[in-house]
Amino acid sequence: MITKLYMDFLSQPSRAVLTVFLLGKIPVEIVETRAHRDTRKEEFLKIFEAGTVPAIQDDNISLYESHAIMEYLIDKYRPNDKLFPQNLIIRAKINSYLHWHHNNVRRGIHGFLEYSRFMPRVMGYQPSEDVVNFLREIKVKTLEFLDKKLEKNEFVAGTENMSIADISCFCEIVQLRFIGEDLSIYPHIIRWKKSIWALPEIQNSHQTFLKIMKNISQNSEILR
Ligand SMILES: N[C@@H](CCC(=O)N[C@@H](CS)C(=O)NCC(=O)O)C(=O)O
Repeated sequence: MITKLYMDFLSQPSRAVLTVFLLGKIPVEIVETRAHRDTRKEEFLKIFEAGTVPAIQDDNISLYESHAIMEYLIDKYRPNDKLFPQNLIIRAKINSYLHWHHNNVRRGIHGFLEYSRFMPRVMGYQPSEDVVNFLREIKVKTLEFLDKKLEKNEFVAGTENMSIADISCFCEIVQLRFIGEDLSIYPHIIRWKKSIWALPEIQNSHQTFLKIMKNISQNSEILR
């Protein structure tokens, strides 16, 4: 059975998983699944009880959570690939980043965008200023942390090669361009971001997303 990837092109972790399929040349069947809509349908929840994308289904397993999926794909189809090699120390560094990611990059960037833009401008709900400020603070601390880390290291997990940590991080950081975030005060993030964006597989996994965002930003105030 060809592995099915349930994904939404607007979802950062979905694009991260798609990138791993592309980099690893792993055959994939994409099942477009709208977050917050298709993910709440009974037939989806029957397979993936967490109700989130990305999620995969293959002969052996039905799996959600992007980091677990990326690790599974590499271990199964590309064992010892530099993206997530077998070496215990390198894996530990990558996992350390991936755990940190949820409460910092994900909360500070996705969380901030969701509460400061999406909720008030799309859902018509105005979250409290305290919550937005709290998330903004996490965003700033996260960017400062990453810039320092990237000053000393080429990649976000402190590995010698690009890993799934960089892919996961990039897919969140790229969202900032749509709110005009000035990254020029983070020169190391800029250098790293350019090096990840240079990969054709990253550009490929972001194509549909960029088209959608271009239309949205031309037609509405959502992102300004
Ligand atoms: N930690 C999860 C996050 C997954 C997630 O939040 N997915 C969102 C889309 S970006 C989703 O499917 N939300 C649907 C919902 O919460 O109903 C991962 O890395 O896969």
